[in-house]
Amino acid sequence: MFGVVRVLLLGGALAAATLLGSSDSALAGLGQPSPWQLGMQQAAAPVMSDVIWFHDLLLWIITAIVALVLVLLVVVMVRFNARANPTPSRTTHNTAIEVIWTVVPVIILVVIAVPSFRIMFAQLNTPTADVTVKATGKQWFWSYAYPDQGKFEFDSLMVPDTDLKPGQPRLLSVDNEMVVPVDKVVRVQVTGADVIHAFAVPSFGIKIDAIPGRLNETWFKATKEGVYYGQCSELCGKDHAFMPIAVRVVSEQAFAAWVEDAKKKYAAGPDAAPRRAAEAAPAVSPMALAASTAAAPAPRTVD
Ligand SMILES: [Cu+2]
Repeated sequence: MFGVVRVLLLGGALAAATLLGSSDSALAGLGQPSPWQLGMQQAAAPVMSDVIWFHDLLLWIITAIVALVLVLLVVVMVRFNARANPTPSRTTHNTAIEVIWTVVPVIILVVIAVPSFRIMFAQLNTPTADVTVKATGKQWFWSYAYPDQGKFEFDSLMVPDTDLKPGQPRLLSVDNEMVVPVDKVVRVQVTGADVIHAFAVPSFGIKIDAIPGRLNETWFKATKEGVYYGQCSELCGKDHAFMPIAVRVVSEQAFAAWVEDAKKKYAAGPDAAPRRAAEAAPAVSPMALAASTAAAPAPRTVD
């Protein structure tokens, strides 16, 4: 009986260790999710490296706690059942064990709290920013403004399935990407124009609400060039799933060139966004239609 339990526990621990060991490389995508992904997307910013490290630490701690509780339960069931132990002890207090089961959890919580607070402060304290981008969530797309690069602003809409070019991920690609330089601190000021949205890019370890009438702030420092995708992460209406975020990280020279281009391209300001949003959105399904009819204001009755 004990032999079987021990083999099972060992097998479980080995499987967990295998998953933990490989969670950062083969199974997770860089900048976008990958099929059958386990664990989080690869980090492309220092804060996200810390988040992944902290996640793995927690996984070890909870795995150890679950294994310990399971072993204790099995011991109790086997050694202290009515048949194996017909005359039970009448013990009600044991000072030593009570001190241990109070102090050990406190130590575990402190071990968790220290890095947890450290990462939270790192996320919330923006270092001196090299570039500031203002991201505005709208139903259902994002607008990006570069106040220090010439005050231009443009809309970023999802590429519909029918227009996808090879290599463009579905539901994540956009027509106008947010472009930032590599290895520079980018401050993102986030707000909402209509309802609450949320600006989130997993590889940078950022997620912050876009609230109308409020300017939230987050930051990241991308360490690798490439395109990093995120999504609106606050239910904001029928096309919530179709307002992705795409951040292109380029060299400093390429960024300067892009800014010069963008100043001319977007000089007119965000163009007829609602019309383009309607074009980009998938055809209205009967369910969405039903939902929008249901949401229409019903005649009020006085009760
Ligand atoms: Cu949204």
